Amino acid sequence: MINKKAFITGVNGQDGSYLAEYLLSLGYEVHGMIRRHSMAENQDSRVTHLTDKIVTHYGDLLDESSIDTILKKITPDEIYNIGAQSHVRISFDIPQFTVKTNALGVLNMLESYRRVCPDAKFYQASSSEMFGNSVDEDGFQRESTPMTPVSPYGCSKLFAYSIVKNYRNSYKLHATNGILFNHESPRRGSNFVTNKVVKTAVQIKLGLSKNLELGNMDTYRDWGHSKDYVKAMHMILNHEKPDDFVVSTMITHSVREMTDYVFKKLDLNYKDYVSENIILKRPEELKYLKGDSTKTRTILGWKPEYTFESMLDEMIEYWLDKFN
Ligand code: F7E
Repeated sequence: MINKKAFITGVNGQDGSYLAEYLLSLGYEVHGMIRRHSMAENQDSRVTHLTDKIVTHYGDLLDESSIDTILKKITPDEIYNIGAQSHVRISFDIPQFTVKTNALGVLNMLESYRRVCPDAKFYQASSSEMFGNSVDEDGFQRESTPMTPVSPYGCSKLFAYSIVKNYRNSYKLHATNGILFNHESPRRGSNFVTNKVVKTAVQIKLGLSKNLELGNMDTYRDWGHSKDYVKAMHMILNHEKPDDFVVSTMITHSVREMTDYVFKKLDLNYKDYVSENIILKRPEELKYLKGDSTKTRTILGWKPEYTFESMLDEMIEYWLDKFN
């Protein structure tokens, strides 16, 4: 068992909750930062089952003093900065909040980290959204692919990624970036496309809903499972040399293919229920993602256990259970 202390921002999110479970299973003492919401249930809804196992602290990436206080109190060995405004389309509605949280928030974390506990290791949740519409000639994005983001979210994440590298080199910190492609699970917010499709398809199957409106169905994403990806986070942070790693399945599917798979699994034809609504499209769209995670697989020995199909099957089962 590992006798270490980990601190996770965004512990109440999809990834934060799976990461907390994974680190607990390895023997870690796990601390998480949660933000205050007006609904009491919202502060820790994804980690209520861990109430007796983890320690939560109120704080905010935009409140530097709260980060300082928490880091001083815990003196963690490992810091996972996973908290963010993570919805790409919503980042067009609230660009300034997105940039403050995802870019300046990371700088706030780094400043506290460097002053309070510079011997800790730091993981930054970087994103394939940073690539924008850059694709290498062989159809993949990898660590060396130029980054040309096409959303306020992507731009904010590119700043964060860059400042992490800058702090690593300037202050000799063990600060790392995981460049994660899309990753889903039953815990994914249901305003992200996979869980929106699965949840609504199950509702249609059970007569609880009549139709599903989507935005652009002809974009491609490389979708993995969050449970596999949080293990990669731990490996990236614990690699002897602080570095940047792509985490992906190396397989891509369109939103249309994903929708077709989910409806077929429920013996339905998506064409009878799904329509495209321009309101759900983005002002600028990232059209195609397929990540080359060879570096991560070779150097860290990581590989995913879930497939695209087994991940969606698990999500379908979850919603069938929930509504039945
Ligand atoms: O969209 C299209 C949409 O919102 C996927 C975040 O975790 O992964 C995620 O960002 C695709 C896009 O994820 C709807 O236009 C069609 O092309 O599930 P999404 P995302 O934008 O790729 C990256 C790696 C992150 O880092 C982010 O934090 O699906 N799409 N119709 C739709 N998307 C949504 N949300 N809703 C629709 O109705």
